Amino acid sequence: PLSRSLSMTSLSGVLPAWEEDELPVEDLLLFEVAWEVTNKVGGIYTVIQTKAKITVDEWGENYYMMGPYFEQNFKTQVEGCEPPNPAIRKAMDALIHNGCQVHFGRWLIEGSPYVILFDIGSAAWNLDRWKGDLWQTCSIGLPYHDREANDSLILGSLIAWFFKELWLQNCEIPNVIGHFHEWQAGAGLILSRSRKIPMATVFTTHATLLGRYLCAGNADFYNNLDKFNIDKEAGERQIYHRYCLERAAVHCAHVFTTVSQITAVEANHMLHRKPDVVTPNGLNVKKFSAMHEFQNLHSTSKIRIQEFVRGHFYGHLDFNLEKTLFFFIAGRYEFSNKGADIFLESLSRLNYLLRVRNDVTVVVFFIMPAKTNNFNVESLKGQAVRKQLWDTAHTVKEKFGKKLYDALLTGTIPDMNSILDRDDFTIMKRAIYATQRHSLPPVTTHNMLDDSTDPILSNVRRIGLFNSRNDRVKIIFHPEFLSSTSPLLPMDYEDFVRGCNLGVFPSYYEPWGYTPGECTVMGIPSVTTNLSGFGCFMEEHVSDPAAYGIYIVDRRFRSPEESCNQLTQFMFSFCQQSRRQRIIQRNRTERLSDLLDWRYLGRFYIHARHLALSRAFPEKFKMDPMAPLKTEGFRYPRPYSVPPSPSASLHSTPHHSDVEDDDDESYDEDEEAERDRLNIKAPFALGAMPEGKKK
Ligand code: G6P
Ligand code: 1S3
Repeated sequence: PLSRSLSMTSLSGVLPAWEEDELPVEDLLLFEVAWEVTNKVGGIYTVIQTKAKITVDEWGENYYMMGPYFEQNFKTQVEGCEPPNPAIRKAMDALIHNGCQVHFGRWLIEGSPYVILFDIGSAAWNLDRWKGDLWQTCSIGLPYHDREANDSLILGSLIAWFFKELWLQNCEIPNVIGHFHEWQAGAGLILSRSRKIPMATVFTTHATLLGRYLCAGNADFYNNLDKFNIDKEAGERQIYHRYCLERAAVHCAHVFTTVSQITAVEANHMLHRKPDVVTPNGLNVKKFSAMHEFQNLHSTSKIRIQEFVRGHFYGHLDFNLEKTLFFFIAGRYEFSNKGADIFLESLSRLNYLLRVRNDVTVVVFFIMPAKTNNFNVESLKGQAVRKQLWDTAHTVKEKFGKKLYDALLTGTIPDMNSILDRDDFTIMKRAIYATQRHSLPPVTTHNMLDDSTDPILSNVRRIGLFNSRNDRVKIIFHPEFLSSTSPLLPMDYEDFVRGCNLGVFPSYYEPWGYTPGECTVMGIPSVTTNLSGFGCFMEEHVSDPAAYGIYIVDRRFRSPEESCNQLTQFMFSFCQQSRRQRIIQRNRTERLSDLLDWRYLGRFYIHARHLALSRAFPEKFKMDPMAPLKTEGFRYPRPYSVPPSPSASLHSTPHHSDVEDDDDESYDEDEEAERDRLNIKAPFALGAMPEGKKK
């Protein structure tokens, strides 16, 4: 049998091992269907792409992904090849002989999974007939103008047709599992089930259609979950037909899953089915062989961000970069859903607190794409001025070095007062004069098309955070995703995240939210909320998330004003940490990576598939339907040796120092990690207070 070992290991020794009856994967075929297979639109792409490796490890040649064919995506991401399984070839040929294009290949990502991609355009001539079939089957009518819904029906019809052909050729074995993601893949599931094709089906929703629409419309969503008239709400938003596809898929599936507990609650109300399994989103975590490698990477990336900041704030660099922290928010530009509203409000409060009580400066980056017409002149000039200063310093240094060298060769120490001549002083003065500016460093890096109505800029104007000298919180809005080829900030997203100190994602609507998870695996602390799937997951599985650098803002049970104060407090206490405390905290954050690794989280997918098989083929696959997942109830232990809050940790380490430059990160982190792993309390002499006495 193919190996299942990866998914069953206990990664760090802290996480629970897990055993489930092995599936005879050699007698099964697994198909995973999503609109985002080889087609990057949003977060589902990340799920599918990062999960591929562990699924291929488990299923080998018996795993196939399915999605829409787009020529450009195929050319750039897929290596075309022949299907290894003759039954698949025959099923594809049946469609091809009827005039529909189907492509096969290996997706060039880690794990190189097989993909079967269906050309929507080549089959579009069947649309009217397939709309009729859908209406006959389940009375769902699709309007002609909704291209996305029509395309999803074409994809679904092709996929159901493919499954039927596959079944006709292999009446006996193997058994098939179809795992469908999100409403765009739903039609394939509905049609396969209505045609009574013998297969086990799983449907995963990554957000509900209505949830997303209602939250974006500023509804008090979570307090009114049971009060919405969902049919009416869907109708008013002209998404009733999509909503019907989504709901039908949910109810047709043998097993229904969502990506988080919070979305499970939402789905129960919006779609009227309680998910059978929560399948949290993982990442393909890469471990460095040297434990502190990620700390070094933080340092190198931070230096690059500092360089950018030197240019951006030229002429106003009256803050100490050694005492400057970099915060950021990033993602799709959904102002209130992503929590940019309460973030800005909290920043204005943080600015006040830092002005009266601290000497730290915080530079905050907003990385959210908006409509622009390129970089603005002031931002580009900043980088040019910085470069010129660098070149000047370099030229003078070269001359100085040569004179010093010549003098030493003749056995003399040169006169330091005359080693630089008048010309040297002139070019240095000219360079300094060029750094004078009469305007404040810009808030945006680009020319915004909707400058006057843009929500971030409007709120920056309201709270008055204009990067003036007195402000301890500076704002840089970069309304474009980052790229290593940018002339302004030439870094890709991963390097940028590594160089920051804190990611802030105070979302209101976030079924999972990959951004804080990505921070975590890079060892960067982050702020999340108890309305995001990630935040709920951490709350459930980590005893003291803040100690590990995961700050969870309560947006569910508190008023916006209270949430705002809590976020301000989190950021303010973060600013009060010494460098050493930040280093220790980053080590702890990084230790949570195992929890987010697909090698651990993949087990929930395995469980869902197993459950689906037991429901579709109860004679052949047995499973106790009431058996809980063996990982339920597990919590990552609290780190014992160093209390998380800066005030409490003042006397918590043997050679603690508040000196900002204290870089001695070798101290006792390894020991601390080992103690945490073994869940041993540190000896009292090491500074850890007994439970209950900690602040
Ligand atoms: C890493 C590096 C240290 C550096 C530190 C900066 O830990 O290994 O050499 O001093 O990052 O940390 P900070 O929290 O100030 O960005
Ligand atoms: C959805 O994508 P989104 O950013 O539109 O699915 C993602 C993957 O499950 C999830 O992380 C995100 O919260 C959802 O919103």
